[in-house]
Amino acid sequence: MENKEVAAGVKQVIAQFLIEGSIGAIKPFGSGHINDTYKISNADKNAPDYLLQRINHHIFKNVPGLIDNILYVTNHIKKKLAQVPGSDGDKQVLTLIGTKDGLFYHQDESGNYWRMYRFMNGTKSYDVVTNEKQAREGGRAFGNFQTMVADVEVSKLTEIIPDFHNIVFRLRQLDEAIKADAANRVKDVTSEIIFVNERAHDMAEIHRMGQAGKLPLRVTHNDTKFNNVLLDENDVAQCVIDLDTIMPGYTAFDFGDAVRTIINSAPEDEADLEKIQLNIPLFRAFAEGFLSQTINYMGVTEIRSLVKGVLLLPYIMGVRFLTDYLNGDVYYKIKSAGHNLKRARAQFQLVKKLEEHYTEIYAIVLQTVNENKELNEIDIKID
Ligand code: ADP
Ligand code: GN1
Ligand code: MG
Repeated sequence: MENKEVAAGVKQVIAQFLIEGSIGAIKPFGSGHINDTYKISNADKNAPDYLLQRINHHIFKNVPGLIDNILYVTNHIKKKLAQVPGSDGDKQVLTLIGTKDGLFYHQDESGNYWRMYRFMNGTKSYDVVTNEKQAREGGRAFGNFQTMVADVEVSKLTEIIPDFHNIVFRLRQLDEAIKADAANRVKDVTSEIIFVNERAHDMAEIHRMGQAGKLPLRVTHNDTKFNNVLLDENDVAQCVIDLDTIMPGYTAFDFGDAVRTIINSAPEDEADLEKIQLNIPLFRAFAEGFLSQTINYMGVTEIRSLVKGVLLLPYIMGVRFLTDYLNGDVYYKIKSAGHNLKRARAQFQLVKKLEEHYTEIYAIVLQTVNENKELNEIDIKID
């Protein structure tokens, strides 16, 4: 590691965990916007590598609750997999490493919280999807994950960030940021604010349907960007990761957030808006993978809501990035000045593209459902 002081601090933290072998190289890892991740290679070739994460406790205010959620869900899936011949709970599910204090997280002297996972060697995560196989595998993985946790009682989990995907709440946060104008940036974003306001009512439809009891509240992952699934060397999905936001939600959230990162041929923060184009074959492959795992327990209303989720999730991310830009970049890590505005603009451009192709996307979902009649007998037509 470049910074010796940081490396020494990290080594002290590692020493609190019950690891096998001995510490080798320590390298910053991944491209997440919230936590800090390090890969810990094992100097002992016969012992596992590890992944150490500093959990952002300004954002995740209840770290013990967050760790309990992860333990509950990973144990639940591991128990189920133990009954499935040919499956491997250590490879297909994250494994938290315990500490010498008998916990699954460690709080250091400065108040930072850390956790450690077994590192899954031979896996990759992608920020941008490059082929249909990857997209289908991503769909299968997130769909299967949701199926695996479908019987977890919602009340067993702590709602780790309340109102996380509640657009009404997120729009209120944006309004507050506009009023406060803490960084004197409102003047730069007039057209973005108009864009948000024009769509605010329509985008709250999932929220209204949920409030009216028309959508089943399920246990959802809530951060299904494509880089949160690990694929093996053959691009076969191995494990769904980044379980910090597991909590009650609607299936449309997970479907929409994954599509946001799969259908877009450009990165999440693409500055050249011309490059933000839809890759429809990747969407179709993802939808097929996802629905192959989930279709047998979804009803017509929930299936239709998936397509609304495809518009909602890039919109909500755009709103959140814009809010953070106005607040002076206090939530997401940024790599350069104006990064959050760049992200927001890219997400809004994606919303525009999705609006233009809405009927096509809708038709693909319905066609996929109709092709799976043996799994679910519903007959579904465009409304
Ligand atoms: P963040 O919340 O910052 O996105 P993640 O938990 O998604 O953090 O981890 C960041 C990256 O680290 C992932 O995108 C993935 O590439 C890698 N990663 C995470 N967990 C593991 C693991 N157990 N084994 C191997 N790689 C992992
Ligand atoms: C954050 O940590 P990371 O990068 O996986 C965010 C998600 C956003 C995502 C946008 C707790 O996820 O909600 O979708 O950035 N996580 C949190 O890339 O806010
Ligand atoms: Mg992640």
